[in-house]
Amino acid sequence: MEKYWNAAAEKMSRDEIHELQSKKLKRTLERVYTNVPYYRAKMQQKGILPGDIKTIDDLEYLPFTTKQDLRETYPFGLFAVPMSEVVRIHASSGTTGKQTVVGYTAHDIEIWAECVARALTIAGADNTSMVQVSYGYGLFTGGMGAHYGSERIGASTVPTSSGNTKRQITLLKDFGATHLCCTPSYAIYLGETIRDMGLDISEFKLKGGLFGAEPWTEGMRAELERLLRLDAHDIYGLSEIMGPGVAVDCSQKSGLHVWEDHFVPEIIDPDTEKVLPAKSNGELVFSCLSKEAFPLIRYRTRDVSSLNYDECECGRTHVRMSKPCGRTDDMLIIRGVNVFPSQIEQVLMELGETSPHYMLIVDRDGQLDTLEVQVEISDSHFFDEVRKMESLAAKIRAALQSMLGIAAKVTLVEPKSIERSEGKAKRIIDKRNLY
Ligand code: DLL
Repeated sequence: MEKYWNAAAEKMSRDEIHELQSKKLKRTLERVYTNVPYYRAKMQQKGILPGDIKTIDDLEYLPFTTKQDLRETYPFGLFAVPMSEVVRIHASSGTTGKQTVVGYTAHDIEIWAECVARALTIAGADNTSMVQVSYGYGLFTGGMGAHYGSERIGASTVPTSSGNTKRQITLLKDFGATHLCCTPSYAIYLGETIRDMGLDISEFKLKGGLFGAEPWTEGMRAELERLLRLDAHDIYGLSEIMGPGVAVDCSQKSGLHVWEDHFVPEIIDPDTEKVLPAKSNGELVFSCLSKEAFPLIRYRTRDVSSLNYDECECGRTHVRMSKPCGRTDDMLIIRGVNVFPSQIEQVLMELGETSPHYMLIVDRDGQLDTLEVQVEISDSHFFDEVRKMESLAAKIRAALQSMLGIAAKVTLVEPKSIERSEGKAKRIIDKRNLY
């Protein structure tokens, strides 16, 4: 039987969602127009007043917000409440430029906890569960976001934060945590370390977990579920919009429900900025409906996904976004072919003869881009026979060529030679200095 944290909200009809979103969008627009000079100026430039927006269908007339807007208003220029109402600040480092700073009122934190509570309930947690939160605590939203959701459902919450892997494992085992929250790459690393420590996973009490903060494939999910013997759910979010819990996949595991009573997703063509029809792949854009301190309107996430409004077997009515396959700014263009690291991961996981640890090294030889895929062979396939190694490398090369249409150099490396991450995995080294 499907369990819901808030059935009334999670199963409201599409008409109810439409009405609620329209009402909340108008309220949010009034708020930002009155309180945020930057937004007022942007709307005036487009000749739009908050009153011009009658329903959620008018969303497309509003201007987009981008990372650049956040940089220009650094640190607090887009806050829509006085600092006296802000109870929390988070920031995300990003790879380039200034930190992105986000703020929350007490009510914003309540909504955040509610969204994560819905996700944890999907993962099978309740007030009898113990949740170990191994996302980093601090300016990163992962740790505290999961933490407040876990306390909201009344679970016993263990805030280990990330790092110190052996201690994490000792605590997981000794306390008997039933649920784990961390990045999927760190979950795999935990699983491998449990095995290397000579511990038997059947002595652990893990049942479910919420994994996200980075793209991961279905193959990776299968590996993680096998290593940790739990039911793994995908949780999506970004600091600018809230943090973890904007969307989560349900028992069907065929897309992540976006909590549409609080956020409106759209998919646009990143070049023309036009809204695309359901099920088309494009850039995900979010507008906040409930946020008080930092309500972004039409924020361009750079994440690539699609939206599916078909009914879901789980009974939830909220739209499903497809598993994000990557970011437009992580997309590699190799000799004119667009490639996401997750596509390479999919090829590797489907072959099933390597570990899920890989690194992509992109370089340039004269005018020609080169791609090297370094991948660890798994412990069970560890062989020193050169011939076998060569034939496996050739198999991977052929699969990459036929599935993605790119020629790559494949280098098999020893188990454990690719650096492990305790948070988001780093999978690309781009030596081309294109930027
Ligand atoms: O990563 C929030 C989060 C924490 C989500 C814990 C889930 C779990 P940021 O550091 O701002 O926030 O990074 C946001 O990470 O735009 C995506 O590119 C990526 N991302 C997050 N979740 C997923 C996911 C947090 N489930 C950026 N699948 C986003 C794929 C994800 N990518």
